[in-house]
Amino acid sequence: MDDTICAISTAVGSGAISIVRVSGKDALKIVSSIFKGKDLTKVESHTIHYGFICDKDEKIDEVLVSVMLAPKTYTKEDIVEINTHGGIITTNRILELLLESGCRLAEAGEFTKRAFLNGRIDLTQAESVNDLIIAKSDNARSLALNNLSGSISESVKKLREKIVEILANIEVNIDYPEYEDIEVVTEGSLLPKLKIIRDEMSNMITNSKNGKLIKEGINVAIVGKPNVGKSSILNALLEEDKAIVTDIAGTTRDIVEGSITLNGFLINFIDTAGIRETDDLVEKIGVERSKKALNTADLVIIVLNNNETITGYEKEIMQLVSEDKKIIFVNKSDLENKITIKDDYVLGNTIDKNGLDSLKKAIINKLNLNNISKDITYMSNVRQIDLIKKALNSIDTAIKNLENNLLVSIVEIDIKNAWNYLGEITGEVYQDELIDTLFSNFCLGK
Ligand SMILES: Nc1nc2c(ncn2[C@@H]2O[C@H](COP(=O)(O)OP(=O)(O)OP(=O)(O)O)[C@@H](O)[C@H]2O)c(=O)[nH]1
Ligand SMILES: [Mg+2]
Repeated sequence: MDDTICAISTAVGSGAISIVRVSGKDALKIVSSIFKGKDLTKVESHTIHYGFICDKDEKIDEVLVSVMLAPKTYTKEDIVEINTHGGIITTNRILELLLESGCRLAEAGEFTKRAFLNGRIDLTQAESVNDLIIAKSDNARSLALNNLSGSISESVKKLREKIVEILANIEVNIDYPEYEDIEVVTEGSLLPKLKIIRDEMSNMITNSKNGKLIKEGINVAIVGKPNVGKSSILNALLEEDKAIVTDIAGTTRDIVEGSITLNGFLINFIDTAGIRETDDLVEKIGVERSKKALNTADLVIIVLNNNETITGYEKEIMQLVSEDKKIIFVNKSDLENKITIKDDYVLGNTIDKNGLDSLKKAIINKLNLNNISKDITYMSNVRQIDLIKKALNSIDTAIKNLENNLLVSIVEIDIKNAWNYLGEITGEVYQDELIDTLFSNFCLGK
């Protein structure tokens, strides 16, 4: 934390501008030593300066330098950002110069790690910085930005405050049982309070399912027997010839994937090998993968052929998937109708693309995508969700113990555990090891 660190903060490659960022107590002194323009140690905070970066007498680049003095900066330390002409050679040369002049190369995510360790942001906010960078859809971006402003921290902090109040009450009762004017903690007074906390946590976990859909996108597997037109449907949805289509049954041997956005959600389609009994080893593996995709997908499109009667095997596939995860698409509507089917289905074909819009609508409706409110705070981070589940477990245990008339001092242990788990979400309670792994997933320069 004492070192002054530097890194290239923009993507490495050709571009109009690259930014090399320096943060730490010697940032101004070090950049000044390679900058010809003015003495940066004497300028005001949040100002931009024109000049040249020089290696002794050699000019390396004409630059603009932004100076931001602590504490109102990304890391809460002095920060200097050098705007160079974009390009690998120039940018690397400036980075090397900084390293020779006393900076240390920043580790991945180290600027954000400092922002956390210096108390400018908490862990959920730091995690959403990364989510913002890797967002694959507009909704994922919006969710990350919301979390960056602290919406999760706020919910978690409120829960912690409620728990602390309960803990304080219990402590007072245990420590000063003789006082008559303090509220006596009993099962009757504790239970309702704990149940409110439990319900709030449980809601957060339920909502996090939507958070996951928003952040990671929705996996939709396209399954069915060979030759019904699964790959043709994938290609039509992606508007791209991604998967091979032939009239030979068993064309697709491996998973083929592609994504589109629907209502701001990333939808990842997974075309699979036609499911049938086969002796062909490669196809067999493909069929196994299809079955796996069928089980792990958020939604399954089961494709049937309008021109054929339904087989027992197809009925089996349909029974494998629960109603809330299944859409039946009857393809080849351009051919003579020979299928009879009792379940709800969408009819269409990939020749004149009839029914594909209805299929997209069915996806939106099945997953209730139109009803996912933008105003709710969704946890989408696996680490955070895992911790809130642990906290919920502890509160559940506390409630059970209380109902079984166990001593309040025993109940207190689980309540304290819940309080600690919640603290780990925001980083009020943390271990160095966790922090190191967490930030190592960030990009360099962030
Ligand atoms: N008439 C008609 N033919 C179609 C339609 N969709 C696909 N086909 C044809 O059906 C055949 C099989 O299409 P694919 O998309 O390869 O079928 P698949 O389900 O991926 O087959 P496998 O990969 O073998 O499991 C091809 O000859 C397609 O041109 C359709 O809507 N109408
Ligand atoms: Mg195929």
